[in-house]
Amino acid sequence: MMDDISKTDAEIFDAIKKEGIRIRNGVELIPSENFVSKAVLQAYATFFTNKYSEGYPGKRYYGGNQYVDVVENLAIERAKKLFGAEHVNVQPYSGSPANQAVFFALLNVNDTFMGFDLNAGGHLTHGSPVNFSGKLYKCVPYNVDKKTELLDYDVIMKQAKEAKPKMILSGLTAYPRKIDFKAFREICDEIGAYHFADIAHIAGLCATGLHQNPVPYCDVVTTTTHKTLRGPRGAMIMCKIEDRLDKEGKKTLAQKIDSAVFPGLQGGPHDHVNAAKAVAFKEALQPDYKEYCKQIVKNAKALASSLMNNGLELVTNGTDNHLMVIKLVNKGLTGKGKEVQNALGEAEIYVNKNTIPYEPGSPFNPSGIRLGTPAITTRGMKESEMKVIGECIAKVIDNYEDKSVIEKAKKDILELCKEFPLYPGMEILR
Ligand code: DSN
Repeated sequence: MMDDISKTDAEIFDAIKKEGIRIRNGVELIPSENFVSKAVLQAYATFFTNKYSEGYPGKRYYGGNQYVDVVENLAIERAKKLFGAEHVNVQPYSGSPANQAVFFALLNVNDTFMGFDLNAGGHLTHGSPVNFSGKLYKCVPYNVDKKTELLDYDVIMKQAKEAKPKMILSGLTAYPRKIDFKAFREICDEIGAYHFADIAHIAGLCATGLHQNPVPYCDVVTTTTHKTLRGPRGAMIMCKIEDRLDKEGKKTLAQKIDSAVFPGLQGGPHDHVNAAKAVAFKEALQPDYKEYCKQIVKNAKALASSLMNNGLELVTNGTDNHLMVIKLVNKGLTGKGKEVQNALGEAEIYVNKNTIPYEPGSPFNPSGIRLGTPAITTRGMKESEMKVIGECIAKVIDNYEDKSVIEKAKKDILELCKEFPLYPGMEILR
């Protein structure tokens, strides 16, 4: 092996070390982040990073892929088992390219589709006007009800009958409640549309029965692998083999998806990442992963209660999944999401500013704070820690410009984190 990074690149080594200390000392509440196991990290940092393997197992454009095929086939088989999927493609580099490949496979440019409004909890790739999905295709966005802040499936059905989209995209990045994928499928069936779900955030909950699994109700499902699924940065696409809306077509749905990923969009897969995905999927098939997911939801409910008990208002007044969104409006902090995020960051509480439904501010100066429990649950924290974290967050929000309050919260968080060592024994953190 080459020289140790501590000797060859002091600057990068220093940044890695400091990042390790940051994540150890603080509470990571960004709901799309998690901490992978050492086994996943080990699989990621291997010589598979060197390989080119354009194509699919058994059909590659390069030689020397016998072990890459082992890895990719294991990742595929484990993912199929986790979600009960008929066909899986594990090659997408991340969530956005995975979604892009689905658009390429199912739609033609300028086709109409429906996606979840970004402010209310969708994603850039669900039809935002600044993203390829909103630029190349005609997006008719659906939204939550203004009063309840919940999805109203009767309203979406009515909208779908008028818009006649070729595809409806369900899924979330900031919606704190369960999604009824079956209801979306009924809407799709009514109008003859494809149903595509993006479960990047809730994949772990879907795989373990803590959220309805969309796979039976969808033509295509995408997920990233690094959020609740607790794998490396990356994504995958699951789909039915047959294309129920294109029975006369030359390609099956599975073939359309595979060719949209490669050669349609990507080149060589990231084989080191796929090795780490396979390890994470194996971990997610173990019984303790289900216990972990149960605790994510319990912790989210406990954190939501603590925040509300301390005077904060949440979108939809709570959560059913792993995330929640604090509404700053009633605290007189409309458009102050950035300032609050930064104040919490100073206290080593890591969250992200977020829009709220019918946002009165702007995407860069929004009126919400999004937070979730996957990462702190991985660390072993439970309901009693959620109570403390909720109290600290509320104090900082109420006094976001008061350095002494922030300093006190930081001390409390540091004390709490000491009891939950992250990556214990890891050499670089010594
Ligand atoms: N927007 C990211 C998130 O939910 O944090 C995913 O792309």
